[in-house]
Amino acid sequence: MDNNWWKESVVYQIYPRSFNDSNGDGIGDIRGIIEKVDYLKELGIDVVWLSPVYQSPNDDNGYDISDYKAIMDEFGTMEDWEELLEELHQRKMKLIMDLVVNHSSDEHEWFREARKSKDNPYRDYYIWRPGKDGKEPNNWKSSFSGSAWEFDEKTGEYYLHLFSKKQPDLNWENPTLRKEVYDMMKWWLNKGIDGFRMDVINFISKVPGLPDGEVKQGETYASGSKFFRDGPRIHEFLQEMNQEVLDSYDVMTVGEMPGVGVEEAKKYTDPARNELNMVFQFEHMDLDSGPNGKWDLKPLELTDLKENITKWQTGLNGVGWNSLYLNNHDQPRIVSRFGNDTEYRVESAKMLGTFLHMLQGTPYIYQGEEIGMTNIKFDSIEEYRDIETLNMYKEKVEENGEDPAKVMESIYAKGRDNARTPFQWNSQEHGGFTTGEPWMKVNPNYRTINAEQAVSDEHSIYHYYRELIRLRKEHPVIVYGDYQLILPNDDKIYAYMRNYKEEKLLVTANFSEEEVDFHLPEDISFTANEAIIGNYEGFEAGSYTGFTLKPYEVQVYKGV
Ligand code: TEU
Ligand code: CA
Repeated sequence: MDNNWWKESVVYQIYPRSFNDSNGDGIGDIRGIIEKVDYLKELGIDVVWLSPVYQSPNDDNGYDISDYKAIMDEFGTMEDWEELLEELHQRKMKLIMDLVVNHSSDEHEWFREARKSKDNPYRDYYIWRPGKDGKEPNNWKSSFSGSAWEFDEKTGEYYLHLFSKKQPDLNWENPTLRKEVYDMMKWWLNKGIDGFRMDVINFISKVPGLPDGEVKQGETYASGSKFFRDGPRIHEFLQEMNQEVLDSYDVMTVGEMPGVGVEEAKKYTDPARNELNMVFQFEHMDLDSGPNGKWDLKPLELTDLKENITKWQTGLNGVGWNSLYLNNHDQPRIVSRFGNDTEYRVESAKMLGTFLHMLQGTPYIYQGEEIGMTNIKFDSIEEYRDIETLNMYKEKVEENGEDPAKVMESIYAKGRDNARTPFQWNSQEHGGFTTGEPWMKVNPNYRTINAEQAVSDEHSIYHYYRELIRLRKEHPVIVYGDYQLILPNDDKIYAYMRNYKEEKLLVTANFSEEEVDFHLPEDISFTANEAIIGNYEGFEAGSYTGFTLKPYEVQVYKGV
């Protein structure tokens, strides 16, 4: 087996709670996914990344695991999961699972034991510290608002939780804990899975002493990220994970790494270092955030996107490998964010998909992206479900007295629930997601935006994505070509070349709703002899030195 299969694959992420409900309880489940494996095959994807389906109290919708070797009751049984794996493998699709081992749930057996006493054998599976001057051990904030420490009455100490208080951080300094993780990974790999997506895996090594961060003006807590991001032993731990587990399997690994930079990513993805195949970086997803983080809205500057993507494309070229994504369960829908989800929804969704899929790296499609699902605006905060959003609203509005309308604007733009409204299968009630009451409201535009409509319409985003996926199989330049940005300063057109052996690709994408003229720079020699793909009808190859791009138009040519 060529162990670079993951370079030539397209991955589809399923957020099971919102994908398809088979038993009418309003919650997506594994049997609901089994019902849709032919839909996935038809789309042409090679790998499914399944967000967590393990036993969980769902404080963070499964990213708080209480039993790593059991399936969440609401999602079904282990037999259902084994049937899903079989159905995917039968169709030559692979399955990678979500590995969430920076933290567990506070309802995990390990934590229930650990909090019983200071000398409990499981105590050091977690990170406990006494308070300091009657306060938390340090001033770090949680990603989900408030302190990153929770006081535990029984033993009079605090435990660390970089996320919710029901997600205590695991102590990776403890070799016994690491062995527990490795044994669990082997258990899943021996069931036949094809790899892992690793949740905030660059957070698992913390700087000894857990030093205080710098508290910003007007804030109570500090970001501790420089003391837990890409920490002192992270590469050692990942190399140990390979030696102890991954080296024995032909698998794919992708590490989710908030805050990782390209220099560090070179180390994580350099095959010679035997750590990970690729990482999810976040820099392009922070370009529309102001200095105070994601809720501090700032318009995207296309030149910032060009600069960032170019840094990653050229930085990892020939060294490591890029993941390519614009959507996932934590990000707002890209057609609403960087595109235009009203007048030019179809054109801009196709343009954004083409921009991404013609880059060097492994593309990830998030459920609903292929049919152009959009962001949501619920009338009241009560209709939102995401702990990150709810805790932020409580802190900003109820504790700090900020304007609720302004906070809601931030939630409309950046809330994670934008990506978590139930998948829209058809125009029936609840978009065909459930016959019951959905756990979260379905976007009311399901009547016109749904898979059934998309599959029946040859000009849909869905059929366009099928073509994008097919093209990757047909043209090695798309997978292996290097990347060269052109027109770096143009603030409407994103144009780049790909070069591989004698073949060249020219990608020209208009990120604006104006009509713009593209001119091939004099120093670029290119003759288009094949029109590869475009999102408006009637463009064809020619020895162009320039052409006009309609609003959100993308054109891709192959040539020499
Ligand atoms: O996300 C890590 C993470 O940092 C995200 O919380 C992201 O920064 C934020 O959502 C941006 O809005 C992973 C999972 O993908 C996420 O769903 C979990 O909530 C988190 O880890 C904790 O497991
Ligand atoms: Ca269900």
